[in-house]
Amino acid sequence: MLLKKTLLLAALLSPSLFAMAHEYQVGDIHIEHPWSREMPPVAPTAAAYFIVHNKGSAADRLLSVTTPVAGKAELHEHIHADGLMKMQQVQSVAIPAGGEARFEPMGYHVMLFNLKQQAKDGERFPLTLTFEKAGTVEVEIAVQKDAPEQKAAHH
Ligand SMILES: [Cu+2]
Repeated sequence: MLLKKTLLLAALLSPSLFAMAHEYQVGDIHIEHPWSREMPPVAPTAAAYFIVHNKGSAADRLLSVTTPVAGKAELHEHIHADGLMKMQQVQSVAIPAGGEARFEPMGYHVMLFNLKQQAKDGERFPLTLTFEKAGTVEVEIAVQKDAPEQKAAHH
């Protein structure tokens, strides 16, 4: 238990070696620049974002997310209902064959509840993603003050 805590602390405190975009690969799934916006220390929740590309010829699904820094992690989406924006949990997120799913502010996101401690700008924390076909991969969420610049995002 002590060892686990120490490792976690080291992960939270280690200076970011890669300030630029970082990415991960598992099977045909490619995960681009996982990040989270820095929140006030007293905030009870945070959200994580990334872009998932599926380079395979079969559709996949993101089924679940876990992280040691939060009591609970859920997949969420934002929806417009009766003129209001609200968010709700989804059971999975489809990653179309040859396509992508974008997790971004006001869209799909990973919601983190019961945070033991809010991470600060420049820190990182681990997040484990489980895909139906590609399996499980651990990524590092880069905490930053501002959203990363979107390259050629079409709306
Ligand atoms: Cu949410």
